[in-house]
Amino acid sequence: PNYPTPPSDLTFPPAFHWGVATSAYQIEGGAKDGGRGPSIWDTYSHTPGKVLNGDTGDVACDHYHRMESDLDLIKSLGVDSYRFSIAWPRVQPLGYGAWNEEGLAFYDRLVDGLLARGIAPHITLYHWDLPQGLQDQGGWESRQTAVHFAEYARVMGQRLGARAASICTHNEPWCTAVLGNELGRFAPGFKDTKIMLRVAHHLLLSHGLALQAMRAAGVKAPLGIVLNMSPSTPASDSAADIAMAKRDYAQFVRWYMDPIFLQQYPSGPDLPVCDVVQAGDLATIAQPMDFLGVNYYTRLWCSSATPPVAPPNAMGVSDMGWENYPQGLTDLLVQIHGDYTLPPIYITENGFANADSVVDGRVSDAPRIDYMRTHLQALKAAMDKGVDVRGFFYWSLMDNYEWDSGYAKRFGLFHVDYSSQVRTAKDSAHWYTALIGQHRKA
Ligand code: GBH
Repeated sequence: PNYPTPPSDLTFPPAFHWGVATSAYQIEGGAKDGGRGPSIWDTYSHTPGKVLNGDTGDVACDHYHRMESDLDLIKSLGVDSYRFSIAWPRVQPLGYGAWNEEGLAFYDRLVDGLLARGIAPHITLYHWDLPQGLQDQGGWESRQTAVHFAEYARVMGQRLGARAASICTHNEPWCTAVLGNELGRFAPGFKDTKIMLRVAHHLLLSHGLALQAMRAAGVKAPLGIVLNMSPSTPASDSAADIAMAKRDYAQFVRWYMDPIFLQQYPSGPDLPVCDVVQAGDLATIAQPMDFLGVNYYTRLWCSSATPPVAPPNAMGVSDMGWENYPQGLTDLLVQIHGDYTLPPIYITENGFANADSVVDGRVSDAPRIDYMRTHLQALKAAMDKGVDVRGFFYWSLMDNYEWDSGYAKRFGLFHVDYSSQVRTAKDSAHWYTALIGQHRKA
């Protein structure tokens, strides 16, 4: 068949890393297998009315039972790197106390299977699946959870650190804090700004404590964090829209970047104040990092009008309703490069949801290919302006459990038929493989 091919001038440095990303709850399934304890996402997804169509991660892509063949799938793409997360309740069922050797062994096999195929393992310690046992003791609203997380990080760092290409503490703490505790869209489902601020602080604190614990234990893998980021655009040049854009950027990006890189929270008359910050916490949070992971999907569009003014939408929206705005990736990277002294950056997620289906064995997903091409061009533009980016991970390897959207949204390079668990390479998978191949030959 004739697959779309990448433009020949879409080239990156020879040492640039190419990868795909997933997370545990979104792909593993095996929710009750191998001694895994329940997480807040098991509880949340099993609560009626929380997730579209009542979908749960009980089975997901059944990756827990299909890991070896999924590793072959990753290998077939030609990528050199794979980003995955560890399900904390699989390795420590309650989040404190006893460790589960069967769970630890699963990740040993995953890491070894990647290395055997020449693929570098990039580990995320926390991609939102907090052990329910810790939620029962207050979850991230409790400072003690940060202490437990540091111990979990130390154990995982000692177990896998020598074989890992990188370890990141958290994936997108903004999502956990805001979507999970202020907007009530994600587990644990609270709608309370005060709780959100405490959660955000304890996530950041746990990041700092985890880096300290892993360094003290001699973990050699590069250590960092992954943040979701977007530049913000005021819908007009009215003072109200400009103020809104500034505030949204402060809450979305600076709330996490400033503590880590400037050792302080953003402050101002229109910004909230967290009530659980203790002396010394910011110094703990601002540990030196070896890399920063940036997840980029779309920009923040800020209109204070009623009803809000919509973005011009020149390039359309994804199946998530998110505006396609590749320029935002350049703008964001250039902005943070100017605002902070940063370690090397990885684009740890960038991807596109499309209503894909298999027709005669083929998945034609031209909108995804457009998204990938334009965002990689935007990434190259930022690198040309001096931003140090070392790699790109497409989100996601395969269609998976898209949180409160259940299985309805498809981000994968491989299509997943959830009744048969058959994976089918989409056109975008062939396109990505060709793009990577272009670099291997060069
Ligand atoms: C990531 O979150 C997650 O890490 C990953 O697990 C998930 O599957 C993937 O992206 C796709 O969703 O929400 O309308 O205000 C990305 C979360 C997406 C949050 C863009 C902020 C801004 C538009 N971010 N979103 S909106």
